[in-house]
Amino acid sequence: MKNEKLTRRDAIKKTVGVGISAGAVMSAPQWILPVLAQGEELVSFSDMPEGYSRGPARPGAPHWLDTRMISDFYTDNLDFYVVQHYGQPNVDLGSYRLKVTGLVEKELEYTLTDLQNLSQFEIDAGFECGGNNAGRFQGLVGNANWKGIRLSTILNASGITSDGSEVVFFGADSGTEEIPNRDTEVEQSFARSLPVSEAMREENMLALEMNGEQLPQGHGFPVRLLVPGYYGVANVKWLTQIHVQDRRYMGRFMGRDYVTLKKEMVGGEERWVENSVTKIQLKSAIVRVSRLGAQHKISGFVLTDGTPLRSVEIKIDDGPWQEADLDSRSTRYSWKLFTMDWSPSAGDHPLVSRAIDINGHVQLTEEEMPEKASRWENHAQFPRTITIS
Ligand SMILES: Nc1nc2c(c(=O)[nH]1)N[C@H]1C(S)=C(S)[C@@H](COP(=O)(O)O)O[C@H]1N2
Ligand SMILES: [Mo]
Repeated sequence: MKNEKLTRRDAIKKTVGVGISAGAVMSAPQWILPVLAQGEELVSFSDMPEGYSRGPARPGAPHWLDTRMISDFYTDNLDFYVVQHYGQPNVDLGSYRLKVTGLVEKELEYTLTDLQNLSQFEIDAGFECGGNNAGRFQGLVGNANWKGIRLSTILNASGITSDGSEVVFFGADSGTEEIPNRDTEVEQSFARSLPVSEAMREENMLALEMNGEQLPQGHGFPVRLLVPGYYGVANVKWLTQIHVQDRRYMGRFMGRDYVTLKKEMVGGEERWVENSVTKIQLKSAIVRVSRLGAQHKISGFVLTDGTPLRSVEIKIDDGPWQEADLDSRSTRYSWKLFTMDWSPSAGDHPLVSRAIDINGHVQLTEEEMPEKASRWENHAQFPRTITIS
């Protein structure tokens, strides 16, 4: 597993090693070069502004990546998107404790060393922000190898009592929240929750490492929760407290923000329904077209909640849906990269992909999707255009 890992930095070294075409160097930001074969170049999307480019993530700041650069299975830690709502806290390791409290047989506290001494596992998981969208060309996304402790190990060590039903995860970061219709505000920590049954899933991790490195500051150092198959918001960074309670947790990021509002049938009645952003909705997106001579290659990614995929299909112009090739490194919770070779004629070409899971669920077009009022969970088909000269 470890030795198969090719980080973007390794890839850069490799690419530089074999020499890279001038065209490719010019079409990519200098700091980060995609893996391109000799003579291969990126083809510009005509739906992107000319000269579109993204710099590296800056310390403390949000970041999204240039999805045309996605060519590695693992997103480099320097390019993995960064989102937080109250800024990035600095956790002091000397006083750092992860506390387990509430409806448990035994409340416990762990230092980072305590956690590092527990048995660890690795998992590949990719996710996007629940607010990822076409405006950022789907750049609030990444895929990494994570290493850490099973959440269930920690929950079982404390022992959830029979009345415990909800597990709340608090981060070290906090901010002031205004109270509607009151001239007042309160200081609140970032937090998310899971029902006990979901929290006990064996793939859930308290992550200490990302792509073989210590968890970077911006991604939650020293410890973050990782809930594979869930949108990014579930993966609480800078985790300091796990609290078990007997009622739903109603904090901002469960109850008010990251709440999808869409039309659903409720017992034969069409109603507007609110749901917390939780499991990743089946989604594919074309993000990159490269060319070697006249031979073009279309690439993209698929995200799922862990439900196996049946296929990913690409439609070019108004032609038939054609099955794309899936990256063999794909795992249950990783993103799944796909490619298709293409020999286009000159002119404008619409391109779009759709994912289909083993249950036959098909990624729909924006028009076919149920009406949605909120800006979360944008998983419709993502049509692109490209002009071949
Ligand atoms: N403590 C804390 N964890 C957090 C957040 C936050 O604001 N505070 N933001 C969440 C959201 S909305 C997203 S999309 C992911 C982003 O994770 P990343 O920055 O590692 O990509 O972190 C989640 N975890
Ligand atoms: Mo997010």
